Amino acid sequence: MIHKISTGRVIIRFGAELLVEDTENPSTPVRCTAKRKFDTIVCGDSITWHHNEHGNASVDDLLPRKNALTRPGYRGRPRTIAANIDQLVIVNSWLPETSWDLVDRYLITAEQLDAKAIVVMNKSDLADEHATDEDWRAMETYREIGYDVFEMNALTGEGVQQLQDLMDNKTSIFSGRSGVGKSSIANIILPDLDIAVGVISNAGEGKHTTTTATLHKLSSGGYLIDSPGVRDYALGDISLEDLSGGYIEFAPYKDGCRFNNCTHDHEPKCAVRAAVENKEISNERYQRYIHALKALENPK
Ligand SMILES: Nc1nc2c(ncn2[C@@H]2O[C@H](COP(=O)(O)OP(=O)(O)OP(=O)(O)O)[C@@H](O)[C@H]2O)c(=O)[nH]1
Ligand SMILES: [Mg+2]
Ligand SMILES: [Zn+2]
Repeated sequence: MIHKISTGRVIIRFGAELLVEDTENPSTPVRCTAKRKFDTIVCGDSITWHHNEHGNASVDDLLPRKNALTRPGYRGRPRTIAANIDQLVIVNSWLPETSWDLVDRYLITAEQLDAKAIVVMNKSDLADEHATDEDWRAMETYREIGYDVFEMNALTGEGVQQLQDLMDNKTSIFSGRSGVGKSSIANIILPDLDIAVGVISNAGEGKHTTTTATLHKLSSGGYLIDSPGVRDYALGDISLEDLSGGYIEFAPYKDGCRFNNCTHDHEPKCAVRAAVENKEISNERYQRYIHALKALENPK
């Protein structure tokens, strides 16, 4: 018997079971089983699949990926979260408070993935109580570098239209700490769904409500991937080039450094450091870069 081979995109994975959006009939997801050799398939992957004699469906192949987002998992081994990402929406909030180191690490990852990055500050209602001058400066700096940066509020819908306009026809993954409001924002964009939303503790920590990355189709075209919140997001094994490549405002100066392998730290005649001294590059961003560089050079 010859099977009809279909294509599809992975919505969510539970063990050996995948929920797949069928390309020809996207409104009816198909449950597919995957053999052990397809353990690497994740949310967002494109696959081929077929119906077998028993009416069940199984995966035939994983199609080539544009990229994949990984996180250091158990024992530091990288765990793939989602694939074929066009855009990282880095969701932050005033409470839980924002780690700008974490935002920088996501921006470095976006460059590595060749994905666009958007920096969102959710819970604008909490700004008066919790925002610091350093926070506002950090946001202004990202804007000056060229990123889209804006405030949102999942309770009032502020900023949602702006985000939606940037998401048309792209696959965007919501990333950030637990409790910042990723699923709350997803629920406004996808009102027909009812994605579980958590609470935050008195200390402002999220409770890791979302546990598995899930792909959602947008009516305007494009996809939204809601993903579990991170406690921290480590970079894993990256090269010095990838690290400094993630600080996109260094790029126009690099050619002016005396050494072409300049780390922009201690080397003489470093054009990046000169730009920091002239206030053309933000010193706070530069200090975060140096901090990350030291961590890369002297792993624990
Ligand atoms: N004050 C305020 N609270 C918000 C806002 N957006 C979300 N929240 C609340 O923040 C809490 C956490 O929201 P979630 O959407 O579950 O956060 P998450 O980022 O999906 O968290 P994880 O799934 O654990 O990663 C909930 O109690 C939301 O009601 C906002 O704009 N303002
Ligand atoms: Mg969530
Ligand atoms: Zn340099």
